[in-house]
Amino acid sequence: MRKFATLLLLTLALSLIVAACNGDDDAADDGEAANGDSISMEMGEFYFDPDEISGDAGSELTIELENTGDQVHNFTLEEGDARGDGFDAWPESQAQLELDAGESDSITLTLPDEAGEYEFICTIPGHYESGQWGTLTVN
Ligand SMILES: [Cu+2]
Repeated sequence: MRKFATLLLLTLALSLIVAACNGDDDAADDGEAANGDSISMEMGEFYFDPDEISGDAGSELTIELENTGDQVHNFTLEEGDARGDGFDAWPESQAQLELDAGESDSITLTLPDEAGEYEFICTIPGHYESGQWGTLTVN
């Protein structure tokens, strides 16, 4: 019984160490970026990963997108609060990158001067409704 308890403790300790190491990813990978940084993002059926990204007001942010799904998807910031979900209105004209299944490319955004929370979506019919959207927080 004692051996079992020791083994259990050891297993717990090991999994904590593994969890701690996973937290050490560089900033860009968890969706936070400073000026000129890039963020890697995957999209598929029907998600963006990460689905929460952030950057500084007025800075440039490059998003390296990979479509790992089986269908065409796009990353879109529509002018205004297109879905009326209470997000702040994207001030520029539409920013969009559409990729076929398996394709990769990047899009560089100039973030608004106003801090706020903006929504990015996939505009292909049914995809937003299936949960393919995320938030861009401008600090
Ligand atoms: Cu889509």
